[in-house]
Amino acid sequence: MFEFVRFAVADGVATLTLDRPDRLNALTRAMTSEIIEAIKLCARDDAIRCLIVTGAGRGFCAGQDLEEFQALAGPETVGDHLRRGFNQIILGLYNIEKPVIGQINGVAAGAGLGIALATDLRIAADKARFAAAFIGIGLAPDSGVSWLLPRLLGSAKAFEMLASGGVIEAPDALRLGLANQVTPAEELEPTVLALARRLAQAPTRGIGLTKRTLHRAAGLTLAEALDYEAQVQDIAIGTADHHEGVAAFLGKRAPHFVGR
Ligand code: T3D
Repeated sequence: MFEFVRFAVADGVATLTLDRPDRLNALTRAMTSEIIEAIKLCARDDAIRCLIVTGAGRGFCAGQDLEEFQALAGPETVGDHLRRGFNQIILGLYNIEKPVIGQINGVAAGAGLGIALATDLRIAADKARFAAAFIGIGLAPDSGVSWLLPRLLGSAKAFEMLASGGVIEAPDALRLGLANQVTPAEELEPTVLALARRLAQAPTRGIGLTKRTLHRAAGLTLAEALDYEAQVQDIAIGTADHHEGVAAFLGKRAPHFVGR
């Protein structure tokens, strides 16, 4: 079904693997379209309750494929290229109301950094690296990095990373809050899979509404956020998983959440 990504679903967990390892999974137009399509598939399918995004080989994603970018000619501006492509990936991952884990197996650079930052939890291999990369080719940040990075690092650290083009190694990424967890490379996949399976058994609607509330609260006053929380709780209270959670607690048994 796809040529430049692999997409597999098992036990409620979808794994999207960027698959151009000889180019550190740099993004071509065709690959970008496939990633967008795979994210849409995840959003549509209620049986998918967690998404893992990772890269094949030794890289996570090296951003825009610079060879293809050089060769591209036509009426489309760079802005249009971003709007049609990377922006849809970032919004798709950020807005999908299911947990998304970034399994950061290697370098995440440029738009690849944007993809990593748009996931909800980043579990990184000890050899992973995070690089803004844009300034190295004279560009300003795109792919959501200007918005996502300062929210994680604070504006001074984000500027330092963007303006210097420096690379952040996994241990520093953990210390700075870019990564949630760092594991030895050989333990990355089983660690992420175990976490994803747990998340796929969790109240998916509740997690989706949690994402929605956190995203919305970022632009609100406290009073507005309180009101928005009240609106969202009116939705959460009607879910099957809320009823199951309360019944299981009162019945002193383990809950069985169905994601609705
Ligand atoms: O409209 C638009 O699209 C503009 C928007 C752009 C958004 C962006 O993403 S801008 C940033 C683009 N990305 C970069 O500038 C990163 C370029 N790559 C690197 O700086 C380095 O490759 C890395 C720091 C990511 C990793 O370094 P290293 O030493 O581990 O690997 P390497 O040897 O440099 O790369 C391995 C191969 O992948 C190599 O090919 P080769 O020599 O084995 O045939 C290299 O050319 C290729 N590769 C790496 N990144 C890209 C790439 N090929 C095409 N495009 C790449 N981005």
